[in-house]
Amino acid sequence: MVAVTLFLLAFVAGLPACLTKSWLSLNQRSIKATRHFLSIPGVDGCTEDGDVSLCQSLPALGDGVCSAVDLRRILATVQRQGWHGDKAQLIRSESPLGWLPVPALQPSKAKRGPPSNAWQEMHSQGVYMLDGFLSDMEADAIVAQVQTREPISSEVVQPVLPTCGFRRSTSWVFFGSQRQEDPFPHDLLDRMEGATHVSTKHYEPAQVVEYNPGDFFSDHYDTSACDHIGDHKLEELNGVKLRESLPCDDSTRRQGTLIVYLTDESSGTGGATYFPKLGVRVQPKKGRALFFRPTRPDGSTDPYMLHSAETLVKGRKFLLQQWMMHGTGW
Ligand SMILES: O=C(O)CCC(=O)C(=O)O
Repeated sequence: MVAVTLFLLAFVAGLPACLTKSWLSLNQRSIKATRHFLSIPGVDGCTEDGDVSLCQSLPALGDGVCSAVDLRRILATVQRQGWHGDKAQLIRSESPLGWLPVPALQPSKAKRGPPSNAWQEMHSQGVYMLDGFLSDMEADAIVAQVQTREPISSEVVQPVLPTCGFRRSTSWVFFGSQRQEDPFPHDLLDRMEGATHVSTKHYEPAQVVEYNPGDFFSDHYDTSACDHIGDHKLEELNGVKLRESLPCDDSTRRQGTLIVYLTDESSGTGGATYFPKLGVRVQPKKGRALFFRPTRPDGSTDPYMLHSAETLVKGRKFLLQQWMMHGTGW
């Protein structure tokens, strides 16, 4: 009898650990199946595993992951009546563990500099801006036409990150030669290659991203295609994508991020791209390009490139984004 009782106690005590272990080791498809065991009381759309919460379609914050304790604190502020602050800034200050483990800030080694003299240096650590990459007419055409299509992606951050990363926005993804067809200028890829000096063979699919008031994207590095497009993302995109999976190795780490703003935001209405470690804030301006290198030539994360999309206060913000991997193969 005593032996049976001890066995039962041991079994029950071991159960949460089993669930946790399998949750962590399973792929995204299986996570869906286990989610309901672990929901966070009082927080709709979130599930909890130990200290990590995965949230999908949380009204205040969108999709993301967080420490459960930090998440509750952040939600308490965001949901407070009359609070209209910047969610990216709040998440930054309320998640003390920061975002991802990255190498400590180093005294700057030799930087690679802007791709050409056409770029304005926003910071010597490697943030560059170029106005007029697209004309107003070209930017307007993209915004007008993209809205007639169904968005095919609203990104979900990988649930393996232990600290807070949230995003609320809408995306459309454009593969291969789609970027040379309506609504894009037919020479878009040539222009991107000419401006950044990164060959198109390294390019991931491009995205158009829309932010409405309240939308934002908290601090992140753009380090790897796998940060943004996990396995389940690829499953979702299977209908329009030729390959089944991406190796999450050095080849998919990103050597470049090119953002082209498609709308204007006058200061004071939020929606800027902000680099918190550099104190650099780039305001969206129609046709303006922003370029930086999320990782160094050896593929290691450049910690200075941490950036966020500050909460949009009013109006609408659209941008076109082209990520560039170290490897090839999309
Ligand atoms: O919207 C922005 O200003 C930045 C977007 C961004 O960082 C991203 O989509 O990775």
